[in-house]
Amino acid sequence: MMEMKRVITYGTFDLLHYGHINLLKNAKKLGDYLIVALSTDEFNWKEKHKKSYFSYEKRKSLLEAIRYVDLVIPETCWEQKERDIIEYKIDIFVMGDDWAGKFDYLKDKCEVIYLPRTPEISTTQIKNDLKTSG
Ligand code: C2G
Repeated sequence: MMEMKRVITYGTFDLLHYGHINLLKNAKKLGDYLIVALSTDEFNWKEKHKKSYFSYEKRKSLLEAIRYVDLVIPETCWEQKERDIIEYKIDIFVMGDDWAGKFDYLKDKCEVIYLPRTPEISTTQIKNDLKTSG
């Protein structure tokens, strides 16, 4: 019986949009089981200096409703990736290519794949458009 390929990806996924869905869909295609490590509100604020519109709990429930997502765990710090890869027996680490190269240090633990971002859509873009459209 073929071993299940386990994939993990990380992010804030605030104001969930089709760019996020494309990423999750393509990440799932790489294996059989997709874990999303979701940035907590505190991690967002302290480490990414961004305040998510939706709380962690709301962002988590949105992700859990996506057919490609099998498990959502909290992302509380930058350094947890190596532990997560071991603890969850990860085969493939995936991020959008805005992060290209940034996580190559994980290559000794699992495959590292950067997927193309979906152009023209971002949470910042949505917020700006809403501001100008009034
Ligand atoms: N993404 C995408 N296309 C977009 C927007 C986002 O493919 N138009 C991808 C990003 O490349 C990322 C994922 O969707 O892989 C989640 O995006 P964010 O929530 O912006 O993630 P980020 O804040 O970059 O957090 O430790 C890693 C960080 O938690 C990554």
